[in-house]
Amino acid sequence: MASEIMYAEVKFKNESNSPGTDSNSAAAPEVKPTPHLSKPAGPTLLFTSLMALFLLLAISFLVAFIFYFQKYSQLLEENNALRGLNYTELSCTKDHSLKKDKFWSCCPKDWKPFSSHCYFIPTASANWSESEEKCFSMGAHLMVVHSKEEQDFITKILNVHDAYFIGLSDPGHRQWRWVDQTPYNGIATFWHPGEPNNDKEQCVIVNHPRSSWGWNDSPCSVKQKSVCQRKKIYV
Ligand code: 2F8
Ligand code: CA
Repeated sequence: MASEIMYAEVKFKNESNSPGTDSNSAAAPEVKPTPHLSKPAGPTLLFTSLMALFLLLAISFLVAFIFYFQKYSQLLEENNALRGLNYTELSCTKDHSLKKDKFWSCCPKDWKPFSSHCYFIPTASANWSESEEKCFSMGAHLMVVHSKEEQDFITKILNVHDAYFIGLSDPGHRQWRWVDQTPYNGIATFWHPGEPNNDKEQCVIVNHPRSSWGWNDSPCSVKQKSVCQRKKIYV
């Protein structure tokens, strides 16, 4: 049995009503654009907020790290300045060039001041390592020569008949190293002509063999005099 089909009148209302078109004519139904299903804002917002929070935290940590690192470095510097500061007496001069709350630059009694450093010549002779240890025990190190003026200053108070270890040595392959990690500058050096001349002589002395003071590579094990140097103390 054929099923009975009922038709009802169906009208499609053209909402655009564009001119020239009969709104009553049976036009094809306009397909309404399917609205894009936008992702729910919740997770994105949460992610962005978390990222912002993370960034803020990272910046805070960085700032705190820099702040405490500076404080730590300052403390370390002060500790180094105070290391071996069991001197009974300081000799100070008023220094107008100083900033902040420091007014005096000092050297321990019996040390010689020059520029920003103090110098001391121990009485006893010793090999290079012992000489460095002796300086270290006084909060100093073997002398690092920074300039001709500095070298001239110190040699004026040395004995021309002695040789003095300075803080320059070669751990091997002629790689000259200063004890305080100052870069070895091939230009500001004061080798005697013909020196350094022996890769088995790995420590440096300053001496006056003929007419002038200069450097010579010399065995580290030989006992020599030495020059200790430390930074001035500012109070
Ligand atoms: O003539 C320079 C030469 O003099 C001595 O050797 C003979 C030095 N030796 C020591 O200091 C032990 C050499 O280092 C120096 O090069
Ligand atoms: Ca030599």
